[in-house]
Amino acid sequence: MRSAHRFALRRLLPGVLVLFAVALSGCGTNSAAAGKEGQATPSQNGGPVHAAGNSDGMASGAGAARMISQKPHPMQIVRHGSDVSIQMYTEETKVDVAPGVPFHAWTFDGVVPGPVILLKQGDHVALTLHNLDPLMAHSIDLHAALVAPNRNFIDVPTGQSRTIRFVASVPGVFLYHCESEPMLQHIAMGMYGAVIVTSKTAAPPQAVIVQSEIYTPPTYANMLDGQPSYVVFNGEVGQMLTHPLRTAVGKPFTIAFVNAGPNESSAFHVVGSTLRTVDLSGNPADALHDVQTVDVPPGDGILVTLQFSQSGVYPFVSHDMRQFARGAVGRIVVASDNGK
Ligand SMILES: [Cu+2]
Repeated sequence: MRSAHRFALRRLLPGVLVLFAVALSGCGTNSAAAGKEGQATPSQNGGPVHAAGNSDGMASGAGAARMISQKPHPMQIVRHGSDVSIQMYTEETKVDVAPGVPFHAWTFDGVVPGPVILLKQGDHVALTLHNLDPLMAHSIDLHAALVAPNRNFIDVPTGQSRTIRFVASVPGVFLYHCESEPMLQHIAMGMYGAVIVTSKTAAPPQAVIVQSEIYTPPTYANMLDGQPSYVVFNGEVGQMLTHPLRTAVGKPFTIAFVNAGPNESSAFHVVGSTLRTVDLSGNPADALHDVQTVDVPPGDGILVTLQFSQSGVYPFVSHDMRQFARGAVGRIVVASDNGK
């Protein structure tokens, strides 16, 4: 098991070091980024921020004895006024967690992180979870749902469906995750995402970043006592370097940031900028101003507003240097106000 871990890191490290160098020098991969939409902008369909990888191997470990890879089923959202109906699916799907490193994930809708759920304050939500995983029960705990956990965040047996109803009463940037035991394992295997509740007058954030840890081999012992092999933004090492966020000088740029953990706090920082405002838990009633680095514990989120005065490339990181070294870095490309 240990040898598999070392093998994965040996394969990864040269590429990661190059990506870090590119992020900090601010040159090199703009052309690569141009071919694919880099903005992790949520849509009303809650489009996933990272598609499942097409891989032919596995990360080994807990999932190795039962390798199934189910076809991703996209989340569906239907809105009638403030009544919102959501269909989500739990399944097991192979994804990439770093270039050339496949991972047998337990997922919402076949992607890691799961799709962004975008709501308005006051929405009446009916979320039906369909458990397509033939091997185990799953569930969903939405931090935006103020309901009794023992009546709502409960296991959905394999092949069955269950509906949770709640009112999105508090604006914020929230985590959702599988609540089935062992919860540590269900989260570490990939079962998390962002649910964003905007006040009636606010626009949705322009980008969504979910931080999480990947443990390889994905054994329970590693998740409980080990160090993560990777710490990733939106599910894969390096993908927010090759597909950067984009904005322009002088324009407010809003990012919803969620730390899924499952274990480590994030130290979110943008190189070359302060965080002009930080809404704790994404709630505008709890705003901080000109913060250099903000602590985001597992299970929490923030809404950050940035504004840049000079065009260029601005890396965003977890300023916990162990996490940075393990992949927690992306970048924002800021164009001049005339588009250059
Ligand atoms: Cu689960």
